Amino acid sequence: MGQPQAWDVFCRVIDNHGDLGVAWRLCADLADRGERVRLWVDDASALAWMAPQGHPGIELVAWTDPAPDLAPRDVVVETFGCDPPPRFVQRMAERLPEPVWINLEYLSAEAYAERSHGLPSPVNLAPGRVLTKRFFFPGFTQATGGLLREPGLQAAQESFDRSAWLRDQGVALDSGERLVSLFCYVNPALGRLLDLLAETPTLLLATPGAPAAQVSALLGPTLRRGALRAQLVPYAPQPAYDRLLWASDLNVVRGEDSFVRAHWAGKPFVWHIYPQQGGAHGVKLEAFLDRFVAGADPALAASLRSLWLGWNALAPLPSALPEFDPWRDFTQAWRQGLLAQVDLSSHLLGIARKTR
Ligand code: TRH
Repeated sequence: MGQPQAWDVFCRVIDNHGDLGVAWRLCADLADRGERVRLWVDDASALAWMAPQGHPGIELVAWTDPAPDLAPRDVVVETFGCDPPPRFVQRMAERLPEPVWINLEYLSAEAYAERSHGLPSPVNLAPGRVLTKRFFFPGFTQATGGLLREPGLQAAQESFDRSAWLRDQGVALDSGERLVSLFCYVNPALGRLLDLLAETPTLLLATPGAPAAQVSALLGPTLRRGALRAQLVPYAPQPAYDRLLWASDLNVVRGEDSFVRAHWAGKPFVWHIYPQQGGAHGVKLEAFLDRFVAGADPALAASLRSLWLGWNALAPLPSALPEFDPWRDFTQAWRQGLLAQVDLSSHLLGIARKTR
């Protein structure tokens, strides 16, 4: 452990909740480890539900235009190439020692993440004045920057009381019912997925926005189909959303942060990848699937691949879900493999300390 450092983390909310979700998760993890963190964000409104209590170790800065003229600290992290304000970058160049500057990139299992993780990129400010920005790629292998995983995660999971927690949330599960959480974008395959879920007693918890709107439209006011019933749940703070994933038997997640949290929940999960122009998301999804199912039994691998591709409109949705028990065992084994790797904040702290 080195001396705590002071961090400036920059976040620009482009759409959805992942930009802020990842930035807040990172800041909270660093602050829990004793680092001093300042989070610059241009739209903090989602923190009202994502982190209503705030965090004593995180100072929020409203990233307005013009931006507040604050002195840079030891480490500057820009999330997803969001470009800190020019005046701030100027002040970074004037600071001695100059801050460590890191660009935290999007998560991908594609090969470029390993190739590019840690690479420096010179930023020319004026003749003879160059700052170095370092690319930081999260990922699923030791050669990347890893995944966000707070040190207390496993202890919290071990002491988690599922029944008590569900009761506190107003979720009454009938005996033998399977619990499924749903967080997705608009998805034309949802009706078909509900059909598959309706074959077995299931309680579906639909999160707000696109999931709740589609479930309501598809199931009507009864929120029922076959053996399936649905309940609309409100946005929860991040720690409560995590517990929803721990409590569920199957998690449908999306984007980046909820996707990572589904890995840690260790329950079967299906990913609705963020759709990109030109089909780039298909390549990204295949890259993850190649890594993910590599260690699975061939029948399970084929069934997972076809469900995930079908859910993402890259193939027809299959006529059956993967068998549940092997799916759960496989997901837990995958989680164990990831737990053995160094987490993202530890990597980041290592780079920040080594570079200074
Ligand atoms: O909202 P998203 O779709 O975000 C996306 C992705 O990050 C995508 O890669 C990016 O390009 C785009 O944003 C701009 O999904 P994601 O990443 O899971 O973020 C949702 C956040 O909201 C996550 O931190 C979990 C949190 N959350 C809660 O805290 N409570 C809740 O009840 C729910 C449903 C989510």
